[in-house]
Amino acid sequence: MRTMGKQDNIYESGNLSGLPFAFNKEVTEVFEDMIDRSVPGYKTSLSLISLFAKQYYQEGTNCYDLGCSLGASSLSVLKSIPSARVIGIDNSKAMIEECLSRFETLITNQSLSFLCEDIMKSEIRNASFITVNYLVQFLDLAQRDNLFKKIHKALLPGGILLMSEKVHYENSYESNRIFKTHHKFKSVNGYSQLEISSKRDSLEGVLITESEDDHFLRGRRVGFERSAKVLSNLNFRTLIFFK
Ligand code: GEK
Repeated sequence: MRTMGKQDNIYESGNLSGLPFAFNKEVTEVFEDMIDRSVPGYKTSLSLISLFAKQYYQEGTNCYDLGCSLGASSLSVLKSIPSARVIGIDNSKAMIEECLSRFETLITNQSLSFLCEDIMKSEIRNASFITVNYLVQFLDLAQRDNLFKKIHKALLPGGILLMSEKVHYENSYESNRIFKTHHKFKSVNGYSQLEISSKRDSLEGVLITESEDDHFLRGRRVGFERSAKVLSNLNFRTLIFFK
């Protein structure tokens, strides 16, 4: 399998275009470096996907990777269950084109597929394992309950939703403190202050966080009987919802 592995220097000279952040070709080319240097615990979240898929995937059912980007979560499922039927969905044409090209062999030999669709319009069904790794934060707040309802409906009894997200705290002092630490994390990973502030500005209104409780409450509202936190790394969480 081919990977691009180009270093992210998109905001090296600031946000020159002044445009909001988008998952276009430029971002696709540096995506792995960007997410790894920006999201604390990203690699651990992928390991958890392998682990929980192994435990909860039911043979003959579907596994969905919603907001799949370059398919890292899909690949994590296949690492632990090579026979799983995995469907990755993303509405970025550049991301899906790259998935189709780099996973060509796996797509031909196994039941792996990628769809370029807005997840709010996708049909999802007969699922025992659904992973939503850092996607919900990019949806309009008004759409999020509908996505959760759709996921709950698509899951079979015994199935799970594993979701990772950036979160804020209800207390704004605590939120600012943790955001500052997150910026330090990025700085230690080689991003300059200009890169950090330009990226933050470009994400304004594009990435909208909620609190951990907001996510748990939504889960309950749509009918998930049990849920739990399985990973907490600075202001990032991985939560599991059981049907
Ligand atoms: C990973 N899960 O590597 N429909 C479909 N896709 C969408 C939508 C939508 N409405 N909105 C945003 N996306 C991946 C990382 S990245 C997270 C996921 C990040 C897609 C968007 O195109 C992008 O590829 C992905 O959600 C979010 O485990 O960059 O922080």
